[in-house]
Amino acid sequence: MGITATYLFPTHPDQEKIAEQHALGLTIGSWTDIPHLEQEQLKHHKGEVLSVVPGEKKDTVTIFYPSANVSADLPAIFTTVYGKLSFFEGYELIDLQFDDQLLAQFPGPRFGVTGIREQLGVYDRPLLKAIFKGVMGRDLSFFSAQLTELLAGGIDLIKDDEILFENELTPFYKRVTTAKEIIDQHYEQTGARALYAVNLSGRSHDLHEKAERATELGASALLFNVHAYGLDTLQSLRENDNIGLPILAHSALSGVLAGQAGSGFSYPLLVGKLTRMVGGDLSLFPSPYGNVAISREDALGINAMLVEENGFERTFAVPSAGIHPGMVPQLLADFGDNLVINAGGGIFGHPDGPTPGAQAFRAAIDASVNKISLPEAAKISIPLQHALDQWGIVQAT
Ligand code: 1AE
Repeated sequence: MGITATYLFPTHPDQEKIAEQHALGLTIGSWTDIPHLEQEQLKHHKGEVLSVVPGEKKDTVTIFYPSANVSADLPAIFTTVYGKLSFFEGYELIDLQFDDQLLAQFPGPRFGVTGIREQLGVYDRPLLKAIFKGVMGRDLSFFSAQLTELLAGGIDLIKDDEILFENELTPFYKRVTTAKEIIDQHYEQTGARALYAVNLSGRSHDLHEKAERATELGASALLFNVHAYGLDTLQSLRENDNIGLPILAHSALSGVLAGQAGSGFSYPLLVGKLTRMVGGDLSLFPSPYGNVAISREDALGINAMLVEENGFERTFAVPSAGIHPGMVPQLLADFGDNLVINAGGGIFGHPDGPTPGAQAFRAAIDASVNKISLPEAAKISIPLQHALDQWGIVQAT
């Protein structure tokens, strides 16, 4: 019973020996002989090299760590499998496999794809999410006007910009109550539901109280900069039944943990598998196509981890950054129905304003679902035509 970690190590002719040294050093051993170590201790606690597969630039190494070495939490697991190893250049942690007992200690998403679709009553198309842009330095009347315009354009979800924190003009709780009022009114008028993910921010020790109060005030979702706080903090929020809201995990800062060629975590592990395991209902990460991009292989790898069969609810993929309507068919081809289309500039930068900006996305989504080309769909959607005139159509090369 335990954890199997898969790494890429810099190639070495003596890799088996090196891997063995790390397996010992990361568990019960040290850099030198420890005379008092007993055979029995070694048997129960030593890391075991399972395989070494030589590669051209990197060798793939798998090491098994006994579950007796760790408590059932990611801080203990990370420190064991990658703690000291993280100081060595060129060592990547690309996957972790957990035994069933250990896996059962993690919550997974409270809602996930199924629960969020149920909350919204939308089952047959990718969801559309907007990002508030330009709210910093503006007050609640601006915030309200933006939200009203976006809802009129047909968005399903909206999130704060991840860089909007506690401030006097749009205080956290006021954003929650203001958004609730507008979203409720929209529902009464149109029958369409929407979720607003307010940015849960501030000091770690205040997060639970803040999120619980937001729940009491009628918040519908939380945005959380998970890598600024750590995955374990997200897990604790997910496990708090007094909160019970969908959590949108934003991947800001994960670039230093996963985006460094040749070291760190792999994106699929960090932003995919682990984010889902600790309870992210939606995982937001850069798409391969916009102004902040990760490789297509990484983006598809994240999605694979968000949907693979593992007993947890599926987590929505939210490929983001620089998204515009001309990317919708490609995003749909890449991510299937596990997709939330997420745009800030692609809605607010629309030449006719945010309502047509959102309408252009909805037209692109409907066309893509029905296998109609965007130029064809634009013949009956002026907002889509104007978006295509502005940004064109993007296809993976
Ligand atoms: C990868 C981060 C994307 C994000 O959070 C964000 O705010 C994007 O904004 P736009 O859509 O690029 O304007």
